[in-house]
Amino acid sequence: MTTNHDLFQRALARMPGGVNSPVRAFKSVGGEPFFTARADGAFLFDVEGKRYIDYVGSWGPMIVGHAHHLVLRALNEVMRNGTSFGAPTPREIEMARRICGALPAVERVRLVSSGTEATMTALRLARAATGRPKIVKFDGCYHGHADALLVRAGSGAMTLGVPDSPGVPEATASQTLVARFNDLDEIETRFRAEGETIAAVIVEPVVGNMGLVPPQPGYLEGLRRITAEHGALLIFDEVMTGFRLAWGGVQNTMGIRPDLTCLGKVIGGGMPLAAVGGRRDVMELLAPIGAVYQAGTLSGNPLAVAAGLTTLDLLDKPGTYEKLEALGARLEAGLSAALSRHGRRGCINRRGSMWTLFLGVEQVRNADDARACDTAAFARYFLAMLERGIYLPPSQFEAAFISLAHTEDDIDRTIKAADEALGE
Ligand code: KE4
Repeated sequence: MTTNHDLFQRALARMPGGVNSPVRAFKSVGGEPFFTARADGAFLFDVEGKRYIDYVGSWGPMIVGHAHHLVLRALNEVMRNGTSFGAPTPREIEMARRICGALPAVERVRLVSSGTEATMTALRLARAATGRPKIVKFDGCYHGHADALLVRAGSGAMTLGVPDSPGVPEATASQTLVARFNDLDEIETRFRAEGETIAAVIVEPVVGNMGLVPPQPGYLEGLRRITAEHGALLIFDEVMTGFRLAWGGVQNTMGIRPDLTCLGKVIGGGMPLAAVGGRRDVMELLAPIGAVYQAGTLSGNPLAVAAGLTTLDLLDKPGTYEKLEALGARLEAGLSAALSRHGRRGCINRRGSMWTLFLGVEQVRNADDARACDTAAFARYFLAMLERGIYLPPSQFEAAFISLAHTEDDIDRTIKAADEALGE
């Protein structure tokens, strides 16, 4: 039998770190990643036949569960007509219509293939629209791996201790100002000092990439007010939260209209699809109408759009977000009880189906709090959960995801495993 270990050795021989994205390596938790053979609903199966309840969900997209029969059927049907044309297709209009219909702040949208492209394009548009060079991002937020955004970055960059990546020119990094999430006074001061040079503030409205960290009441409203006062754009990076925490995104539940919005993950239903959208006047700066250049050979790929549209159809039904909330609440209650039963210091941050169990701290409101966590304890907890067939993101600084395919029974088995793992 091919083992996970054999495959990892072979992968290491040809691929840096044996993986195609650093977050997949188990570098901060120890051990070796397993190799996935297939997935179904809430489960992953590795090449050795072991089954895991999956809380990674391909890092967010798999909100309706893996290999959903309707998504597979749509892919099958569309595939028969070809896989890529580099010419417009009718379904792209339908995707644009769905996105604009769901998000009042999005008047025009461009489809791209990754979240990285969406945020990179949003920055270029913001700079072009304002004629200003600087952007503000938050310590611990991750917006993909474009140069300007790999400054105090969360997710894998935070996990591996490389928040400021080598290879990013100083001239680029110096145009990125870093602020502390959930601290409105700091932003106010920053804008008072150099507001006329700031093109945009980019933020994950509910942060997933330092672990799950929600905004304090009034914080996002404050960002909206301050950016508007100073003529800077507000960019919501809803790559993770879009159609995940609510139909549309966090901006809908908060009633906030950012100037630009980035989407990804769920809108592609597990295929490479992302989007940048927003105010018509800003979006129409894009070529071919305007002079801001952005392009993509596979942008709006027919298979990706078909998987995404089917996923959105499955979400656009009464009760879906309520079901995700109920499963999330059940898990949160069980994990909290397990923490207290074993007298473990820790806290659970959760919004709907996104959550993180932080160990060693009482609360996490920003990246400094997250960095104060006991990452060694997290590693032990992660490995103990994996042994019990529960697959969590292999880092303290990531959000875990529940899907519509998870059942109360899966949640209860997860709580039982956590109770054992935290008691070890
Ligand atoms: P991609 O380029 O990976 O499609 O999206 C970048 C991105 C942008 N914005 C937010 C808020 C994101 O969460 C992401 C990607 N998230 C990571 C996990 N935290 C994806 C997993 C990976 O890097 O392999």
